[in-house]
Parts: sequence; structure tokens; C-alpha cells
Amino acid sequence: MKNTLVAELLRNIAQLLEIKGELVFKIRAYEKAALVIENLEEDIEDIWKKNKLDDIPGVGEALTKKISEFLETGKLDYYEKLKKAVPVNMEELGKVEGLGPKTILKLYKKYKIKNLKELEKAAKQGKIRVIEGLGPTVEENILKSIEFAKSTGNRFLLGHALDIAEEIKSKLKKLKEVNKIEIAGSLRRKKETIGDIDILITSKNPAKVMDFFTKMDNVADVLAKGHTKSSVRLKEGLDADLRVIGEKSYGAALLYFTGSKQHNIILRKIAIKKRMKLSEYGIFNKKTNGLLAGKTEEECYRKLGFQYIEPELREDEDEIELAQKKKLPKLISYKDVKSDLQMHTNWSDGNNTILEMALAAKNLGHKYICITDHIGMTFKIVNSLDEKRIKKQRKEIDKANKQLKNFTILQGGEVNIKADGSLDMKNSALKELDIVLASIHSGFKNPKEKITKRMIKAMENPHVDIIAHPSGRLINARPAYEFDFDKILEKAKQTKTILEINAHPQRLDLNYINARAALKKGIKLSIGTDSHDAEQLRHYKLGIAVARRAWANKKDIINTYSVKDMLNLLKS
Ligand code: DGT
Ligand code: CA
Ligand code: CA
Ligand code: ZN
Repeated sequence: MKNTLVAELLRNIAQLLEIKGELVFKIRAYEKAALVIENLEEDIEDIWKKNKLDDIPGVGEALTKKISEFLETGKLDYYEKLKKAVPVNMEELGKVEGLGPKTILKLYKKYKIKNLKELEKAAKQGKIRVIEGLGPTVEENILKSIEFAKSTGNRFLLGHALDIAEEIKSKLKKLKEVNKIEIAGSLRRKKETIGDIDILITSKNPAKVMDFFTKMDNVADVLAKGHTKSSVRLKEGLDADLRVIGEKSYGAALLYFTGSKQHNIILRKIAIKKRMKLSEYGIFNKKTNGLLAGKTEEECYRKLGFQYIEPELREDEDEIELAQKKKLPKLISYKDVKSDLQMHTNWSDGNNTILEMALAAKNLGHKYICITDHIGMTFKIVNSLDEKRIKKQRKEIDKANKQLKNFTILQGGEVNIKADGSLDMKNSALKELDIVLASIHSGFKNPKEKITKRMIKAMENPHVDIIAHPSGRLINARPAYEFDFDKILEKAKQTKTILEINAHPQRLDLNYINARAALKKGIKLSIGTDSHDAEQLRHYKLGIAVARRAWANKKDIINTYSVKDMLNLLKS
């Protein structure tokens, strides 16, 4: 789906027009279309292929032309020209949190600030705080966000890159010239952000495969084309490498190109100690150069004296040491999960009905789900349910449950943790829900102590079962709020509160490092996709990926239990 990409393009145009001082109605037209396209259920490419772009509300003749050009070529001439005419680098400055087009315009008018470097310089010189309407807090936030923007660079969300890579893989798999095929690199390790896609194949006729690969619909540029390796830049903005490997060294190559680089380096050192040589071609006897292993990864690890190490663990933490001692844990598998414990329906801000969500989840193989619409008295933008509507919703859930076989819908709710740590819903209402999720949706910039206190107070509530998206971060967009994670873990342990691995592609929160820390303390975790549309339910696998990277076994994740056993694990 390119819907997000198109929306982003239109929004960038709107911002450039705003800086240029264009007429308001023109700017709004782009913004409005962006909003509509972002929320479309149908793939915009399908609509375009059917010649129906102008049926989309807010998309007229001019926008139809522009969107078609973009979908066809991956570029939009108008946008490229606009970028040249307005020398401000919006893509870069837009990444700085709290810096909207209006502020960017102010900064450009006053200091001719065009990019991140110039912004940083001005902030460090104290020039931002003196501008009317900005002040020292904005200046400080700008400096913090610049650090963050620098650290994120140009990396893609795992969920996004995985979709693109899987699609390429399935196309290549269909070619009769392709034998084995695997996605390697950071994607195979399920890292939360991805630099580029690495695909390995074996083939007797690589030339045909390379031809196909470099001519796929979504190729914007061919960076290299050869017999054993080709690289392309995709229209989605990231690069993909395809390598052809010999059958005999397929396992060694898979090992090498899966990484991480650090994991590889250590393996190679160990091989040398054992008088062997490890390369992407295989494991060789150092003296005679004879091939000892290479066909499969399992064989390679075995030859080095290790247990097999799952790709998600190959980050040079302590996996090599434990694999040597044959003490790696049995990780949760992608098939162990029976449920999804966070999702929204059209009762609050979701797109689908309860029954539609249930049927879609059942289709994915789940046995039960928990509907966790926003509940509360103050969070009205998302159409939060009050006590009365919670009761009404229960009736609809009961009805849906009667329509389903071998499947259970639970009623939960996601309640806001308010500024003072109290919850935005009465205990008498929370008590009636099967599962209560509490989460922070405001006051992200509170001092560390305050956020910690808010979370602790929420966990002390006997009705709160799960803290949802505990750190609040949005990958590449918003850093986590500051809180004392050790204190949260202590309190979670003491109160039996579950922490969530939110599997939304932009959240993955807890991240794998924090999830691992929680597991080490014996805290149980839940997986919730936070879906606002049935189409998003498939992301539960991203949650399992985080769990695996956190070394979770099946019992650590409450979604692997039967509905009855899972409910028994909760506080009350
Ligand atoms: P990315 O693409 O930045 O998300 O991360 P990776 O891990 O996919 O890195 P990439 O695409 O540069 O290379 C794929 C794998 O190839 C990497 O995980 C390990 C291996 N590799 C690449 N360069 C080197 C190297 O200089 N030394 C070693 N030992 N391995 C390397
Ligand atoms: Ca890569
Ligand atoms: Ca690569
Ligand atoms: Zn939420």
C-alpha cells in the first residue's frame, strides 16, 4: 500500500506552499486530500489502476494527475520543482518534533534557516528563545529533537520494509529459475528499523532472475546489475540487494548476510581459534582449505560447536556464549500466540465493527481477542466510551460471541492515565471489564519523576491489568518519554501488572531491550496490535518478533495461554 507515502507527499507539498506564502485554500486542499488518502481502506494503487482517483473526496482533476504521475514514476515533477523553488529542507526540518510549518516559516524569515545544521547552530546560540511565541522551552526541545533526528537517520520501519520485501520474495519465488530464497540481513533478525533489504537465492540461471529483479514495477533506479549481485533503489525509497549463492555455500552465505556484523565477527574469531576459517563461502580447514560445512546454517553452527542460534538473537548480546554452553532458551514461536490483546473498533476510533475484527482475527488463527476501545471522560477526539456506552458495548460483544464458534471476544478498555496518575474512568466501570489497559496519551514532556509516579499510581489500581505501549515512543517520530524503568519494573512485579509489547509497526513498545529486562525480572508480557482496522491485525507477528528478540519463551507471553488461563494470570 502506498497510501501513507502519497499522503506524506501531499503534506510535504502543503508545507512548502505554506512557506512560499501560497493561498490558504490551496494549502488546505492538499492537507485535506492527504488526510482522506491516509484513511482510505482501499489501496490507492488499485484505485488508480481502475482510473477512479477522482472519486476520492478532495481529489480533483489536478490532484489526480499529480498522484498518477507519482504512482507511475515514483516521482512528481511539480514537487521536485517546488523543492528547488523553496530552499528550505522540509523533509529534514519536519522530523524535528514540535516544529510545524509556521515555525519553520518564522525561522526562515528571521534567520534564513534552511536545514537541520543551521537550526542547530541558531538554537545553540540562543537565537530561538528570543523569537516571539517560541521561548527557551521550545529551544531546548529543538535541541533534544535534533539529537533524536540525527540518531534515526534514513531507516525504514520493520513492518513497512517487511511488507515490501515479502512481496518481492513472493514474486521471485514464482520464477522457475529460483530454487532457494530467503530474506537475510536486519529483516531476518527483525530489527525495529531497516537500512536495506537483502535477498539471497540459489539459481541455475541467474541472468534471468537478475533481469526480472531489476525490472520489477517498483524499481526506481538500478544501482548495479551483475551475475551474482544486483542492487536496486525501490520507489518506496529503500534499496534492495539480490545475491546469487552456490548451493554448497548457501548456509554459510545466509549466516554471513543475516548478520549482525558483530555476531559474524565473533563467530569468525572463534573459528580461527578452532583452526578453521569461516567466510560467506563456508567453513574451511585452515591448513588444507578443505570445505567442512556450508550447505546449511545448522551445519555451520554445529561445526563450530554451537547450538543453532535463531536470527532474532544474533545481536552479540550473550547468545554466542550460551550457544556454546548449549543453554539457549526455547523461544516462543510464531505459531504459539492465540490472541490479540489490544484493538479498537468503530465504537471509538477504529474502522471496523466488533464482529468484523473478530472474524478477521479468527481468520489469522487466533482463538480469542480483547476489544480495547478507548474509554474515558475527557479523551473525546477518539470518541472514548463512557460508562453507559461500555455497558451497551458489552451487549454487542455478547451477541457477537453467540455468532462465533470456538472463539471468544473479551471486553477490555484502554483508559488514560491522567496528569495526577488517576484514571479517566471510575473503578466501578473498570471492574466490569475483562481486561483494563492503562496508558499515557498526554504530558509526554513531564519530568521523569512525574511520569514515573503517574505510571506507578496506575499500576497500583487493582483493576489495571496491562500498561499499554509503556514508553510512548513512535519509531523515527517521537522519542520515549522519560521515566524510571527500573521502578516501573519493580512495581509491575509487585502488583502483578502485565507490560505490553505493542505490535503496531510504528510503536514496537516495549522495545526488545526493555522487554528483555522485564522478562529477567519475571514480569509477564502481552502482545497487542493496537489495530484500528482489521487489516492491521496481521501485525501481531511483529510483536512476536520483539518477544523473540527479548528471549521470551512461550510462558512469558500471556497471549499463548488459553483464554481461561490467561484471565487467571491477571490481577483480579
Ligand atoms: P541494515 O541494512 O542497516 O538494516 O542492517 P544489516 O544488518 O542488514 O546490514 P547490511 O545490509 O549492511 O549487511 C547485511 C549483512 O551482511 C550484515 O548483517 C552482516 C553482513 N556484513 C555486511 N558487511 C559486513 C562486514 O563488513 N563484516 C561482516 N563480518 N559482515 C558484514
Ligand atoms: Ca540490510
Ligand atoms: Ca545490504
Ligand atoms: Zn493507544
